[in-house]
Amino acid sequence: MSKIVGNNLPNMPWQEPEGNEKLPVWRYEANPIIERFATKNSNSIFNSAVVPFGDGYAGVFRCDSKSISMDIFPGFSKDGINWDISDEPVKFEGAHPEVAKRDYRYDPRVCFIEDRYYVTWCNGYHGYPTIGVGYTFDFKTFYQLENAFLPFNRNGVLFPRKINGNYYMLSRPSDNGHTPFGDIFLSESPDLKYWGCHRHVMGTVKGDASAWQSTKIGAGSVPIETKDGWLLLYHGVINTCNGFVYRMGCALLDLEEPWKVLKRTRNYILGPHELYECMGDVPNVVFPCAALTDAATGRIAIYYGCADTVTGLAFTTVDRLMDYMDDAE
Ligand code: BMA
Repeated sequence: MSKIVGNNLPNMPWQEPEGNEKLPVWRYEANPIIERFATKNSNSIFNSAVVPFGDGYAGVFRCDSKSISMDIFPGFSKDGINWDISDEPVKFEGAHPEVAKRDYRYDPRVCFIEDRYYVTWCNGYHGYPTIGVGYTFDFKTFYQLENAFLPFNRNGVLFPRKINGNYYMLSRPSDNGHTPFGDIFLSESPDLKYWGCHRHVMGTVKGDASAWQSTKIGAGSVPIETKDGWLLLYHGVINTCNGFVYRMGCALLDLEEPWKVLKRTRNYILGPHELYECMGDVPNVVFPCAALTDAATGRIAIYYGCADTVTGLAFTTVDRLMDYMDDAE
């Protein structure tokens, strides 16, 4: 067994790395797995989240329409690679009418806790971004809860189990525009409605020690439980004369007190190098939002948005990421 604490997923998407170079993360050979026009009215499908479901997979996808309205859409797959994404967005039931009004929705994450799949997303509220929260049992009927925080906030990512009796969520307080700052914070809640005990987890890295993450960072996939800590994939941003560049890194958080960072990558683990990552509606973006794991082998399959246009798949193992955090010069 690997260091991953969790279920086995022997049939999850997987491909061995090519060549001898010990890359921390390698891409699926047939990337991108979801192209921009995969639904009836989509302009782009990216920054999306998937989980094991039944004998296959389900997910919630960010599809921007051809009018460039941002919304989230359910989808299903037998193999985690070929996806059937609904032409109709998620319609939530149950929320207070004030919260239920749709403004915009983007960058979903999906997290299975106990008996249901929770969805968090960037939820427009009176024109301002905050963290929307909902859940589903079947990816057909969705229920919405209260927004977790006041605006402005993005990149809300739940932990897959309660810690000391409480739910935990990472988030990234921000502003209304193309935020030029941002650290990752942690909040806890007894009921997914009232959030408190806010803690700073990690910040940007100033100077040139790790400049790819010098402008802002944000949590990516649901943290992966390992024997040594919570393994978090995150995005880091640098501002250049050609705008923001988004890359991927990882960190290890303490199991009991997850605001304590045990390790963190100095070198990025994936950057926008392939054409579909460098060219698109927003060039030079890789943006992780989900990971599948297999505890038996330690395999990790990462789903990430590419250039705000299409969805890519990449692979690694828990040991490679642990080694890479130790070794990076
Ligand atoms: C962020 C979010 C992401 C997007 C990224 C790059 O602020 O809007 O959805 O992928 O910018 O444009």
